[in-house]
Formats: sequence, structure tokens, C-alpha cells
Amino acid sequence: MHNPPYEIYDGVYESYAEKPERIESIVNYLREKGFEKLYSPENFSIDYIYNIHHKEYIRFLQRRSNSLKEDEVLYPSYCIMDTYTPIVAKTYDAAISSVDVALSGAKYIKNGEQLAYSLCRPPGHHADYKTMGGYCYFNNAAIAANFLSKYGKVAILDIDFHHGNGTQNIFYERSDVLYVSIHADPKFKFPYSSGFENEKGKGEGLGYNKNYPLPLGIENGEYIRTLRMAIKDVEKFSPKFLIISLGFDTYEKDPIGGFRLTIPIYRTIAKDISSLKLPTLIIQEGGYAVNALGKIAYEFLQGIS
Ligand code: Q9C
Ligand code: ZN
Repeated sequence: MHNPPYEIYDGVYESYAEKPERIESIVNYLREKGFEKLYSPENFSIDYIYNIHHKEYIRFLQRRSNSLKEDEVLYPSYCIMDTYTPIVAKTYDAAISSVDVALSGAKYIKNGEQLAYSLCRPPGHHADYKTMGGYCYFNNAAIAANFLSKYGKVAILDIDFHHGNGTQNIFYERSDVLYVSIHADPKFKFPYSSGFENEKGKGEGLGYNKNYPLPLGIENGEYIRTLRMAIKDVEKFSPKFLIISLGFDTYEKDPIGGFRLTIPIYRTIAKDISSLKLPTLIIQEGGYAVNALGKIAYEFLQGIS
């Protein structure tokens, strides 16, 4: 299992926030609440990953991960943007499975389902063409979006607490995939180097990238006002599919976040997004308040109609 023991932050070892219990918390709670349609992923061809990530990067991750012994932890100095994201023996396998979970959800949507929730772990939105970082290795949402883009325009609405630098960059010059993100001001929070308002896309992609950086400490009301602007952007684009990069690290008690959203607001967030009436694939990104994640996911799903 991909379960790194620690991350290095300012040269200090800290316990690793992106734990397996995150997804277990969500699955267990949803089961308790009577959700029965829980499926295992299908295996997809690696070509879907090759379409988004650099060949050498994929091979590097595979080689390094598969060469590690069970308890070894590697902080590479290559293909990485930070010191948070180690490679362990099962990292490559876990990253591949996470992509399979995303693509399985995408396939349901392509085949006519209105909603699929892909409980991906490890998360993906910080993973760029040839860099891992921010607990991410392969960009699940980008790979799913690229898959769906063969059948129509795709909007990605990223509501993780952090800016999805990888997703933004991957689609920065494309006009068939819109990227809209609401996140903590990168002046203060990871990934620091992108997520600013003036990043609007490039070439053909100009106008198809939109960032809403928000100050730390914001509460439900201000968040919802911003969300409604982001929803308008999606609406104007009139996509065929919507992907939500969903992070619960916007929750007030998240250990690495910095917003003040409360649990019931996730129902409102989902309800507002539902007003778009689009076939929607939810991709799990961050969220580290392990004990609350099930409840938050449940609230969110209750709001989707
Ligand atoms: N020691 C996602 O939410 N910074 N990634 C952690 C605390 C890295 C978050 C600093 C944050 C990455 C998918
Ligand atoms: Zn995050």
C-alpha cells in the first residue's frame, strides 16, 4: 500500500497527511448511510497516461518505485516540485490504480450516467506533465478530462483548497477543456508559483483558464459568492461534461488548510453546482481531517440532485 511515513517541511519531518484512512473514512461512512453502488475500478491501458504525462517521467516513477524495498522511502531530486511527496515501494501501483478509478468514473459518464464519484488516492491535481508534487503522481482529473474530451467539451471545476497547478498547465493551451479553480491565495499557500488571477491560458487556450485565489480565513458566505462566479464561467463555456476536482481541505478543521467552511455548506456547494445539470464526474483530491471526511462527502452527495 502507498503509505509514506512522513513528509519533509522546512527541513523538518512531519507525519504524512495523505493517509489511506482518508478514503476508508469516506467509504465506511457512505456505506453506513446506505450507499450501495460502490464499484471496483476496471483496468485501463497505460496509453491514457502517456497522453498526459511524459514517457520518461512515467518510466522514472515506475523504475524507482518498483526498485524500493517495503520500508524504503525515497525523496527524489528529479521530476518533483517539493519535498512533500516521497516515493515508496507501492507508489507506482497506487498511482496507476488511482488513474483506473478516475477513468472508470469517466467511462460511466461517457456511457450516459449523470454522476460518478471516483474516490481516487493518491490525488492528482498537482501532478504536471513531468513532475510529481503535493502528494500527487499522475493527474487523475486531467487524464479523465482528456478521455472525455474525445466525446465533447469538458469543464474542470477545481474546488480543492490548493490550486491545481498540474491540471492548469496540462490544458493551458487548449480551448476544448476549461479549467476553473477556487483556492487559497498562492502567495501564502502551496503550490506558491501558480494560481494567480492573471493566468488566463495561452494561444488557443487563452480565455479557457480561470483562477479565483481567496484570502486565508474565508467563511461560507464569501466562498459561495465566489463559487457562483465560477459556475457562471462553466455555464458560458457550455461543456458536454463537468469534472469536479473535489478537495475537502477547505473545511475549517483541516490540518493543512486555512479556510473556514463548515460541514453543512458542502451540501449547498453541491446544490449550486448541480444547477448546471451536466453529466458530472467527481474526482477526489485532498482533504485531511480524516474523521470528518465521510460526513463531508455525504453532505456533498446529498446536495447533488
Ligand atoms: N506539512 C492536495 O491537497 N503542503 N495536496 C503541505 C504541510 C503540501 C496538498 C505542508 C500540500 C499539498 C492534493
Ligand atoms: Zn489540497
